[in-house]
Amino acid sequence: MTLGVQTHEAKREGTGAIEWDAIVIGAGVSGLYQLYRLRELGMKTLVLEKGARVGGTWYWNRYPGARFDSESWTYIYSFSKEVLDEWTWTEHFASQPETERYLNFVADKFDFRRNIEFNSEVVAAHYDEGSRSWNLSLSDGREYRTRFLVTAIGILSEATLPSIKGVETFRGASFHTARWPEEGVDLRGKRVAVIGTGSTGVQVVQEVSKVAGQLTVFQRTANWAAPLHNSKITPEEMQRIRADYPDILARCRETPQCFVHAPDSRSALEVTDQEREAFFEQRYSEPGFGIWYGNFRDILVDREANRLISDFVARKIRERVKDPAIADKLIPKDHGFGTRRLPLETKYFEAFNQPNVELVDVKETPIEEITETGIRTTAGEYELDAIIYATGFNAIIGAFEAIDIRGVGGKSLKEEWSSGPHTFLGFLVAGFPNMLMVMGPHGGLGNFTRFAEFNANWVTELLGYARARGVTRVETTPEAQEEWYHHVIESAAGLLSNEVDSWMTGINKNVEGRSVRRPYRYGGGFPGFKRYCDQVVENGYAGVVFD
Ligand code: N01
Repeated sequence: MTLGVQTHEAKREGTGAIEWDAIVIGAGVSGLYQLYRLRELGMKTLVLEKGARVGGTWYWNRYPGARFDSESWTYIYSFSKEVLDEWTWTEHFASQPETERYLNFVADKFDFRRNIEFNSEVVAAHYDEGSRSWNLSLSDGREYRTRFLVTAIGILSEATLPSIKGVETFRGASFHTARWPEEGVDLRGKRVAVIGTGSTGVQVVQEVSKVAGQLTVFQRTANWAAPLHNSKITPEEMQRIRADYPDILARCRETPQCFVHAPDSRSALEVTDQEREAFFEQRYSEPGFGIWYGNFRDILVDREANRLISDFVARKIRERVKDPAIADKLIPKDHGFGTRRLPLETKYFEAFNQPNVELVDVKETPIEEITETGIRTTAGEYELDAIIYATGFNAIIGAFEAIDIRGVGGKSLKEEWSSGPHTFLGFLVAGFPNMLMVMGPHGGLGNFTRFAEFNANWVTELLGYARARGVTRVETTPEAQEEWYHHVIESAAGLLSNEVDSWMTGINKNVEGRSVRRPYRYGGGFPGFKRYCDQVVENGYAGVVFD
């Protein structure tokens, strides 16, 4: 199987008139809101979307079990009171179909589709200094010209298949989770393999284990996971949530990751053993990311505090998995709790108690080859009807690398970032004028919608400022970019997550060049990120040159 990755060339210098004030790439959560704001600004805006409909992540990731693990009522657009009043969430952690419906509801309400061209894959974007514009080429040969280019291409949108021999040869059904067929796949009674046990793999395993005849889970790295505790939202509860939206949103703005969960001010080391155990128990029994982001303040920075929570969760896994040998394989040994993105689960561990579910530790018995009929490890061959690749993404910069982006003098963004990204606040790149990124590398990251709204607002205000002054060229300076880079590196210091391989530290063993650990996001939290961004604006966009 392939994900259809191709290379394309674009014309560096455009010929026609500049048709658009702004082109936004992507009609997902951030692209839709960016469109709303640019329209408001009176800019002639076009959105180019690779998919057939709106939704981005929530359009592509329709695998069994896909759902939020942020509270639905915090992963909302806050810009429209009407949307807040009219939309009803049915679950505290909504499933993919519900979230996709939500994004379509918003798109209907604001008639977004009249500004969007679907099935439009941008393959190249070249800056032309003469006309101060960007020339875009699409995979079907279409070309566009725009003054400003705004990327809203997501952080987890470039799906990656494993670099295992024979991926192309399997004759059964095989799917990457982020390219799941719209018509669905009937896995009832089938012999199914899942490769990958990140947040996606965990969600797939717990769902597919209910229907597959035999499910074999190929795990390379055991991941910590904690219960989601999802539940339905009653009409009365939804009414209360609506009334509380201002408080909920205000709380999200105050927490580092923009969730409702804020760290406890105590150290895990300053309380008694009983107090600590009771607190861990409480967090483990509550819905959402409280166990991760609402825990003692030092579990993600202090080795001993981290060991204590890791031991607690390991005990829980042992209690939940009947076979001690399987439990042992499911307990991570190479990283501490919460130092990679925490999957939230619903009876994931119990799935391994079922007779139709088998765990294969591919560190013990590596996969040698995917054959025409199954998967062969060093221990033997697994005959299969279907293989599910829950193998993740070329995260954060992958979607940029997939487009041939060239700035001043034909400089390639991919080459520019070959030793890791450098940006100004995740919004701008020196040498790439008039290109703005929503959720770009080294920007803040957490509850996606909360951060995306902030990002799109910042981009809009900058473009509004430029427009009001008749500016046709906006660029950051190398100095401002380096200052931000150093701030990103400083704010990442001490985080245990930086000592661990994960997409958050830029590692993807299936992609060449993604083997050096680096901070790929700003680790200083939303309040700090907002403060820095606000200061830039207060100082007359210090670090940005308008011409
Ligand atoms: O991807 P991942 P994901 N052989 O990179 C394994 C968000 N998300 O799609 O750890 C064998 O985390 C790889 O193994 P290893 C969320 O932010 C949100 O699961 O590299 N295994 C790993 O187990 C999340 O963090 C929701 O050793 C191979 C897995 O594949 C992000 O998306 C739900 C392999 C990849 O895990 C990405 O999650 C789901 C190989 N060759 C996801 N190659 C929500 O609820 C890779 N693996 C909102």
